[in-house]
Amino acid sequence: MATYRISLAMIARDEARCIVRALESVRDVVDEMVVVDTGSTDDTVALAEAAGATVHHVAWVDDFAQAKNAALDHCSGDWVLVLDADEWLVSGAEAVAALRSTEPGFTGLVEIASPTSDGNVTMIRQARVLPGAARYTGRIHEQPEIIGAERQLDVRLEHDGYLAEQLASKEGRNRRLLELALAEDPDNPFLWFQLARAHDVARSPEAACLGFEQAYRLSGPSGPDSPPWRHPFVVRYLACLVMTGRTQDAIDFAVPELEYWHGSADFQFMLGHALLQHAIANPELQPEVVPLAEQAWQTCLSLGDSDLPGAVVGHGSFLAARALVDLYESIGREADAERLRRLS
Ligand SMILES: [Mn+2]
Repeated sequence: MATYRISLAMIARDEARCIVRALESVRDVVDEMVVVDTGSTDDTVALAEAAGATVHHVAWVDDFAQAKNAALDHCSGDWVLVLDADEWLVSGAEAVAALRSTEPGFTGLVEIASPTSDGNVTMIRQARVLPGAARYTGRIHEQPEIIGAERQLDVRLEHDGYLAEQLASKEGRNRRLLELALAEDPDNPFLWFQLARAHDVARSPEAACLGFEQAYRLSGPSGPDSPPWRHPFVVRYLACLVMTGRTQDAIDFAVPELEYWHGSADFQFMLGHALLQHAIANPELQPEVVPLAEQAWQTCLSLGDSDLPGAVVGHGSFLAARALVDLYESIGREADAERLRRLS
């Protein structure tokens, strides 16, 4: 039986904080580890070499795809596992090892869990197990070429780059790259979405709303052909509208989208907040609107946590229960609050 080789590919710059954690998490699973350094001034290179990686140097030219492709060019594996330095493998070593007896004819999706500073955990799936021939495109938020079918693998990474300390150091760079990309391609809704997300994670919901508005204007309402980023787009746009006090705009945006996203606990969770905040801002509407907020969060509990892109762990479980407990306590429904307390 043929044995296929597995390479790890990583690009890095000034990742001394975390690169050893990343490399050690996969060292025993892959046949080689290739790091392309794009200009570190800290100990990244020495640490990566000491952890067993081969390090190559390329000049940084404001283009993530180009840097990742340089790493792929140096990989000799039939398969390549692509990791960022601020990620690490938490489970699924067996699934990666199984690639040794699998022809490199599909693209493997892995699950990536990202804790955020508000205490939540965001889940996404990304194509990170690639046939060796695959290459990336995109200056920022680079995407690999999909070879063969996409297949979900039982592999899980964790990523700490959405924590506030880490975001602060990368924020300026990412925004600058997005602005460069938008100057070349101003009608690209995905780039506007990414710019909005950069503001959103930096806790600037007003700036985020401006980008989300552009993305919405350029992409129209959700439909069966919507791209995977549509789910985090609708959820975070709704959240940012609520955070900036634009509750009527939030509801106007949500109502037509509800038809498409009623089965998303993340959407229902934010809809509940939009409705409750709207009721608080407009007391005369409370008899009508508060039960709708309650209904949205009850729907979350019956849906359970979703596995849609950008889903937050708890929006279909304990976070919805907590929102309902707070609501029931504030309107004096102590028995209902008590029943849900154990879930929250
Ligand atoms: Mn990261």
